[in-house]
Amino acid sequence: MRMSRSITFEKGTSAQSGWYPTKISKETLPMDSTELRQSILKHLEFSMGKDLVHASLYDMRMALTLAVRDRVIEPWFRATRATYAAQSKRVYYLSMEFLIGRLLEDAIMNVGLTEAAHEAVAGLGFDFETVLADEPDAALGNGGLGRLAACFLDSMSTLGCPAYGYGIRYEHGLFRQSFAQDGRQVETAEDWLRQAHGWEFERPEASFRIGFGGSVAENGRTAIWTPEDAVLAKAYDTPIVGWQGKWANTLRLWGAEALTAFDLAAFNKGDFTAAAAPEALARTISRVLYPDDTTEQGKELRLKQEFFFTAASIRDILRRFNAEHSDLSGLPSRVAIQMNDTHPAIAGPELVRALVDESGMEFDTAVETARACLGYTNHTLMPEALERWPEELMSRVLPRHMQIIERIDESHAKAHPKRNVSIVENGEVKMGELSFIMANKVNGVSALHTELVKDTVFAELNALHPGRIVNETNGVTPRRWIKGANPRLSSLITDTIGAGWEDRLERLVELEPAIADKGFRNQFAEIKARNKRDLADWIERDMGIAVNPAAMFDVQIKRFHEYKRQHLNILETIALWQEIRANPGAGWAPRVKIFGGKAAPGYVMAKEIIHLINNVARVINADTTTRDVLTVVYPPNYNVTMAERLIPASDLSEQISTAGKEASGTGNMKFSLNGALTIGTLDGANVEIRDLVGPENFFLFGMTASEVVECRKTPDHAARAIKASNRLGAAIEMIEAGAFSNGDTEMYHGLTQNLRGHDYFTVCADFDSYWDAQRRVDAAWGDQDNWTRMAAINTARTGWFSSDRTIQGYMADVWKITPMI
Ligand code: F58
Repeated sequence: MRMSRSITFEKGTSAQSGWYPTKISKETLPMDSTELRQSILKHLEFSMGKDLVHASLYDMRMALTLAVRDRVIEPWFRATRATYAAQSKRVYYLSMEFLIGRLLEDAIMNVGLTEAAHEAVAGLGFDFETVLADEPDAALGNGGLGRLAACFLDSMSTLGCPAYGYGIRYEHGLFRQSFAQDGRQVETAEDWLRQAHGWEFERPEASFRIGFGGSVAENGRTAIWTPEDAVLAKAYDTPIVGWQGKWANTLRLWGAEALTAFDLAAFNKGDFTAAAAPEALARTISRVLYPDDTTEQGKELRLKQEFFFTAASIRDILRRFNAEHSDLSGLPSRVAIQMNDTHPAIAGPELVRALVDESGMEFDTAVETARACLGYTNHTLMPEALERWPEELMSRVLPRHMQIIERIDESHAKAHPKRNVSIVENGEVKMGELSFIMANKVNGVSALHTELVKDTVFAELNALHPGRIVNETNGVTPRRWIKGANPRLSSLITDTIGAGWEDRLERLVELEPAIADKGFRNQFAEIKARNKRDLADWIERDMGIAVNPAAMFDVQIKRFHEYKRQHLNILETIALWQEIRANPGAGWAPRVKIFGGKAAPGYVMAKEIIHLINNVARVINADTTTRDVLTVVYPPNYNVTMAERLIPASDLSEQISTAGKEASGTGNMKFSLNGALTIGTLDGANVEIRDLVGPENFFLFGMTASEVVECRKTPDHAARAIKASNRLGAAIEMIEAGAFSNGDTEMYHGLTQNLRGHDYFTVCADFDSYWDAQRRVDAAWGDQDNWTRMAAINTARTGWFSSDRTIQGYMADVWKITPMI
């Protein structure tokens, strides 16, 4: 079978009234393993310069990557040509983070080469799984927000939504976590780019000069900004291929370089440090993901990162538009720019600046034009996470933008004189307000969150602009999170409902009739059991801890934050341990408590919780009297790849945030889809999960968002809760008595004092309810067949959480784009 580059374009009647691919010649069907083998050998020889006999694991992984990448080029070119031909509107998804993880397995799966690749690699003497595992995780994100952006890229390509992801090519992604210091989190630099990145194409021709600081001169209606410093933003493109290789979009990441790379005069004088200084300084901008912004320098660097990638992206967008069109008033019909949180909020002022200062557009028209292009996604209601920049800093780093922001603020105030809402306030620029005012649509990420956005942070702006806020509940890509991560479950789904569910996940409801069948339930249970055995083997190999694969795997994996309440989980673990010791013969449901996640390096309380969990694990796991029924494991360095390993092997999903604080959650969706039951609060998308799976298949506990607000009005709510709960009191006292700190009674003082005092996240007030729900979980575990039935119902009823559905929502409500497939 030969691959062909031929593709037929026909004039169609799509809503874009343009050209789109209608026929893919049969030669473009997946190649077989012999052809793939030839291609791997060719790359081994000509790209890696290696003979097979001398090829290392890295060489083989790169050769396979390049062979697969070759298969992605065709859909990539085809998509670009079709978009140009159709003059289609494009989506530009601006995000500081893309937590894409490993790409090779996903790409192989999407282009239908899984079996061929397996065979070809094995035939060349390498173990396929080992080759895949050699790829470093691209950890260009912190958590949910970055992973959401990665799922969206996958869905936009699957749906044929013409799109570019724009972000930063960080040299060092999220830090590596270890527990080297007695169970404390230790961070070291991650270096995913130490080896060549096989997926990317460097685009030196797509480079922009990005300025900072300097002065602004009035020039009639416009202004001339003369920056003091500048760096070069250079593009690196990664093709993102969708399901079955029908379409591929581009992830364009910007790397910072010096304009003048090297000071030869300084070098020749022997001052080698000064000679390299310009390059080092410029590269700082794209050096690390989320620099610590507790210092002034850190803050300035973060603002520069935000402007750097946003400005480069806006220039690229305008360049592409101007290459095809002459009238900038048509921009909104061709360009939809989505701001993933406030990090790219400077896109509004930057676009206005470009339209006014560089193209002579009238100011108000420029603001209207920019607004018609822009959308803003809010991901948090937490005040500390809503960005505010000191006016002084903004004026110094971006003087022209500060003027534009003030003018936008003034005209908004003039248009709404009775209202008391402004972008610049008390010497700070509020990026949430700026984003809202400059966007034509603002969206929350779950039904509850969107209502809270309307009622709290943006209540006034919502009243001024009714209809601007819309909801787009998050989703996850089923290709990575079911098909790739859980191949056994995927086979069962295909065997039961037939092929084609991967891009029509709502079809999972077709599983429901089969759940009544004992044979199906047995298969479902057997798949979970096998996934758990694999995980148990890995835990034993990696951590030296033997866990009982027949025990309930109870998993909480996510960033560490007080609102996510990992400390509620560990307090319940301590109380449970005590209860088991007091009553060893009570027939306890055996549990393995699994934690995973990182804390921000500067977040002292979150790091204290991590330390406590590791110490509780050490003590409990050493107790021979409870060992059979309770184990605690916390593998370090949680990342996308670890999530892919843990989620398919989970029985219980911990989604226990303080109600009103978790905007949506996306891990919660992955667990349900993979047949784990949830113990959770009415928070974020938990609400929608529970609605879909049914309350009888979800372990609900805790206060609602409004009850939490009410509870906080009682200043000693925590003390009262502790007094009312012997179990909780005893668990806190054990920590205070030094039971997990070798007798040190001061070690967790900060944590326990917080619980006894302020306890803003209402851990104590929710404790008893959580305990009771956990005992309901125990009881349900006692009937294994019924547990399996509930787990399978979770899988069958959560197809709605595909990110394809989410992207279809954005396309219809926010971007006004129709798919090209
Ligand atoms: C998360 N936000 C939300 N922020 O917490 C989660 O509920 C939601 O499901 C997800 O977004 C996607 O909508 C989040 O991950 C960050 O990681 C910030 C990035 C910038 C620095 C501070 C954390």
